[in-house]
Amino acid sequence: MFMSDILKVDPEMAAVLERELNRQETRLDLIASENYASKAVMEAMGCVLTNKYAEGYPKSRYYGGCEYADEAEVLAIERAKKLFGAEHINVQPHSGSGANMAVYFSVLKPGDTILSMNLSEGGHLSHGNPASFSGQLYNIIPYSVQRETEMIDYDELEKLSKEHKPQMIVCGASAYSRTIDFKRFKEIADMTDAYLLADVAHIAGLIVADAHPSPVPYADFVTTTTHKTLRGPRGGMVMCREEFAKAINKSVFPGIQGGPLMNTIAAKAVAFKEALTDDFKKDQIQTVKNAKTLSETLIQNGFRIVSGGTDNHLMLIDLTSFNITGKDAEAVCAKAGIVLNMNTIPFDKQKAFIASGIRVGTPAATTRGMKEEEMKFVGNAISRAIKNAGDDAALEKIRLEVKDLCERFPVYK
Ligand code: DSN
Repeated sequence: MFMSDILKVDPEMAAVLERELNRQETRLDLIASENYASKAVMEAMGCVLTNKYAEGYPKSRYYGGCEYADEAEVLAIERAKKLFGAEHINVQPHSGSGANMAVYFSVLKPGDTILSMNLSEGGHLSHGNPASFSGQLYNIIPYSVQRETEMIDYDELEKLSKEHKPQMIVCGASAYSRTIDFKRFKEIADMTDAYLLADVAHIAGLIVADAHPSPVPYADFVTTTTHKTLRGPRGGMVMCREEFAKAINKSVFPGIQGGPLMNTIAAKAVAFKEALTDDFKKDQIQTVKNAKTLSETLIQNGFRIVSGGTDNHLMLIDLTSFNITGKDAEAVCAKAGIVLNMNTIPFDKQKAFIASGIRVGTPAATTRGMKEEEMKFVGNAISRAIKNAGDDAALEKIRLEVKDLCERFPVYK
């Protein structure tokens, strides 16, 4: 794949990339935040715009020769607006964390209070974890899920908000399998005049297909990555109402970034064009159906799914009763050709690097074309792998079956 020149110039790297391609083709990717970008998106990533400096914004750059860079960025912005219906969009953030940083820097000052979901209960590092800039610069009041339901407790959130009067509330998560009530979040934010930031990195593709409600009518700011359910290049994006447009643009550049990655922005535009198609929307709806089938199959096999199931593309599997940690389960599944990640479950007694659970998601498998039938096989395969954790022969047998499944659903035909 586009490797003839790499082969000539750097055979060593070409061999690494060939092995990675083979890994992606022959193993089953259930990492909820991963997906496969199309060849068109990857071609754009490797295009001539990688040579171009374009600090600034379309028609207002600090470099000459930006006329086509401008066209590429305008295409990305206009398509993103069609996808999400936002008034203003900045497509320059290099990442989701950078997009969140740009939002914080646009309206908050250091020391301000942010009410956000705990990382260990499903939030994200850049939502105020002490190890991240966000936790170091701001006064973070974490919210969690309710112990019994393992879902967001909006009444509790309202109480916390009234008590701490945050300047900003952050919603959106990286390990939460239930529908997020953005309208309710906005009502709570309005009670204390807080800004609302919705980070939809995980569910952006679902939102495009109406497979999850959109926060755009409610939130002051919406951020996303472009490489998860959206299936684009690795990168970030900020959406907001027109009133915040100037502040957001200033915050991204020159606030936190220099030159935008124009090749990535071209690839974002290509991915957005793909996301405007009916096929993309059908796939997003299938992603949710696949997750439901996978979760039901796991439950039939005796596994406890956090909160009892899923409304979106992912689920957390609680392994406590199987006497195996998330870390070990991740390694066992890897031996069986299934790629997933350990994850803490709500109120986990284990540290994040051990964890009591694993997180699985269906975006990548769905992009390969897998449907409910295959998800039943996958759920049974995960179950067999975990129940045969110490039996290398059994794991090898599963690996061959998984490889066979993957070969029937190639990624790059
Ligand atoms: N690291 C991503 C995830 O796996 O969910 C979130 O940015």
